[in-house]
Amino acid sequence: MALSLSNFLLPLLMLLQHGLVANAATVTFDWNITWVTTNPDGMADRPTIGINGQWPLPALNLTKGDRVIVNAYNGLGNQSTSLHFHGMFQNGTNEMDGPVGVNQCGIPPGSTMVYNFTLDQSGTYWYHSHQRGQYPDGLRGTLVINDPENPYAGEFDEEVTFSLSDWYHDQMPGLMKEFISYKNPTGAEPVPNSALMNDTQNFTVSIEPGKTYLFHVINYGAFAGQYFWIEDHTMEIVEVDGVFTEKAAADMIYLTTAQRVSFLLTAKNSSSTNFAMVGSMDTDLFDTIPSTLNPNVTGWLVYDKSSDLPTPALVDEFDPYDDFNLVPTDGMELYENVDYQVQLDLKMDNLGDGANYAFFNDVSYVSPKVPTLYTVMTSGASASSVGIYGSNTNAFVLGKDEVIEIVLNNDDAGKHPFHLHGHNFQAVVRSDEDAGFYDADNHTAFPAMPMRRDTFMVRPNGNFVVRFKADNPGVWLFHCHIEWHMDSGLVATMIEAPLELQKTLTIPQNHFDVCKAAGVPTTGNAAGNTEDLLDLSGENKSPAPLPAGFTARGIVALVFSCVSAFLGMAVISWYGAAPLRSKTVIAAKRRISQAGVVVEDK
Ligand SMILES: *[C@@H]1O[C@H](CO)[C@@H](O)[C@H](O)[C@H]1NC(C)=O
Ligand SMILES: *[C@@H]1O[C@H](CO)[C@@H](O)[C@H](O)[C@H]1NC(C)=O
Ligand SMILES: *[C@@H]1O[C@H](CO)[C@@H](O)[C@H](O)[C@H]1NC(C)=O
Ligand SMILES: *[C@@H]1O[C@H](CO)[C@@H](O)[C@H](O)[C@H]1NC(C)=O
Ligand SMILES: *[C@@H]1O[C@H](CO)[C@@H](O)[C@H](O)[C@H]1NC(C)=O
Ligand SMILES: *[C@@H]1O[C@H](CO)[C@@H](O)[C@H](O)[C@H]1NC(C)=O
Ligand SMILES: *[C@@H]1O[C@H](CO)[C@@H](O)[C@H](O)[C@H]1NC(C)=O
Ligand SMILES: *[C@@H]1O[C@H](CO)[C@@H](O)[C@H](O)[C@H]1NC(C)=O
Ligand SMILES: *[C@@H]1O[C@H](CO)[C@@H](O)[C@H](O)[C@H]1NC(C)=O
Ligand SMILES: *[C@@H]1O[C@H](CO)[C@@H](O)[C@H](O)[C@H]1NC(C)=O
Ligand SMILES: [Cu+2]
Repeated sequence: MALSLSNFLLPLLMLLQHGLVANAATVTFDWNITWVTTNPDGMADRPTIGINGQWPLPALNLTKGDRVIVNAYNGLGNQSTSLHFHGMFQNGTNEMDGPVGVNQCGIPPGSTMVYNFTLDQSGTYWYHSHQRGQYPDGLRGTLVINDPENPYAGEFDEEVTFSLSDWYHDQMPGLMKEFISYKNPTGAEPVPNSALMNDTQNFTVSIEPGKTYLFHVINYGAFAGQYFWIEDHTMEIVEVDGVFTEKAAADMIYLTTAQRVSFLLTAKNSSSTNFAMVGSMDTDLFDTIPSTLNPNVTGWLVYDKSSDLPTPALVDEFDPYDDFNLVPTDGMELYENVDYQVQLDLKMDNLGDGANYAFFNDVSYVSPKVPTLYTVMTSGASASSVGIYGSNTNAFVLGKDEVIEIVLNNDDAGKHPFHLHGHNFQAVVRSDEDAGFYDADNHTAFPAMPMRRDTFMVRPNGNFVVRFKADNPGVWLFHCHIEWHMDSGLVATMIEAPLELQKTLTIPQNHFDVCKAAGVPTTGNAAGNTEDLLDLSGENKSPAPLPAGFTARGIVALVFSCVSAFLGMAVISWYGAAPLRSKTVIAAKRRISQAGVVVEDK
């Protein structure tokens, strides 16, 4: 009796331990999200967000058609959380998309949110927290969805999945405070401490001669794009961001944060040597390059365990394959006729608190009081009025089945990888660096069958144009996937077919329970007003703009003066004597007091 009971219990316990109970096509994960201590680059122990006491996080390898249920318990104790399955269209399940303040409330410590959706796509994805600034602290993992009918099924023997990422030794809440601060008026982003390959360094992949492999590579870093290459091997790209493409041979690829690629790799027929593969962070993104930083991470294809792991050769020039040239295997043609154009002009600038923010069309995103999806669901016919969604959410209401064109003009000297939730999009134009704003009368020819993906980079001071069909009713974010920029406001909200959504969507009770535990309202407009939906009084707003005449130079002076405020006030008179306009100086004084630093009046 006892024996048969343990025979029954042991496998069950083992299943529970792995947090996974497979049941026909429903895959259930019981995840306890807690702090663990890790040291993936061998340089510093740090608290990291793990699942069921483990980190790296579970590598999900599922099958198209599966229903996924994740019971996400927040065991962090001191932070809210959420999960977003990046690249999933969540068609019919918009409430499962994950962004806090948009599709759900943050899951407070001690609460559980049930994510329940089906996998209707295949290819390479990932999952991560969509709570402000959180995923770089560890809450991100890979997700591969197999499709027995994928166009390359049968062309490979084995699959290999791994991540690339950047890594910080300090935790995000503190870094974020330093980043969005009057002490950092130029908006210099914190520079990562190292690069990781599959959340480690010195990563190895065993290779058998003669076999063909399907590699899935995911950049789930916070900030840095990475160049990636494998010495003496060609990568045949066959999929990006879940879109299968005609084969494209590449010696080097570039993955921005959040982008994914699959490629076929044909092993040598025989080899007694091993080969380095290198991820190299794009240091163009960094304002400063600390002398101690190694931007590279090396792994190896191991043909022969007894042979050395060679040091990679230095590369003189980064010349990655241009993803704009890819062609989807499904042959989907260009959407020729645009119904609605969304123009987003990107800039970085300072607001009245002296900190640097990111803007679309002069608006820096701030989360509304009521998650936007709940505003849609509780506003009746007013859901079509963009005015109810708040003045800081960059909201756009899209009509059902309209062809939407997003024109992104980058008035900033940095590269930015933009991600659209709920869709992938056709990449119609991507200008060179310094091309300025998009000119509809003067652009490169549109591809007949454009590349599609869900994350696409705009070049410094350049532009891009993407198109998609609004055939997925829901509230979908469009944002820069550099976590620093997302949190300093580089976000827009696409409210797609809201009246249709009201008819087809039911929000599960679990969502309301989570909001109640979090103390977040679930009815009314962006400000939580339920009477007059156009009355936004009390809404969340970004800091006020700088007073007119306040110059960037003034901000630098402000920083000096803040330092001096601590040291005993001498610099105000110093910069008063410097050739700055007096208006600037006065503004700077006021800013100092607003920033909470006591200033003695001279
Ligand atoms: C989650 O993990 C923590 C730390 O191991 C443990 O104290 C807690 O009881 C767990 N909670 C649940 C619901 O599993
Ligand atoms: C990787 O290998 C190098 C060289 O042997 C070593 O210095 C480094 O500590 C290793 N890194 C990790 C994270 O194990
Ligand atoms: C939350 O708790 C973790 C683990 O104890 C700690 O390292 C971290 O600094 C805390 N974070 C915040 C924001 O309090
Ligand atoms: C998941 O969603 C399906 C379809 O709505 C529903 O039938 C099922 O009960 C849900 N499962 C859980 C655990 O919520
Ligand atoms: C994922 O699972 C499939 C079987 O469904 C297997 O063939 C494949 O090798 C697995 N992929 C990885 C990366 O483990
Ligand atoms: C990468 O890491 C994940 C998570 O630890 C692991 O499951 C997977 O096997 C690793 N990939 C390879 C190719 O070793
Ligand atoms: C390996 O050998 C096969 C059969 O001789 C040949 O067709 C193939 O081209 C060789 N592959 C490589 C990478 O040399
Ligand atoms: C990283 O790799 C690049 C390309 O090979 C090389 O130029 C650079 O010197 C390397 N940096 C370090 C610190 O090894
Ligand atoms: C068209 O654009 C190209 C590339 O940006 C530029 O060199 C050229 O001057 C433009 N032509 C006109 C007529 O504006
Ligand atoms: C969502 O589902 C509808 C109905 O099946 C379909 O017409 C539409 O193309 C789908 N949209 C996306 C983005 O998957
Ligand atoms: Cu950005």
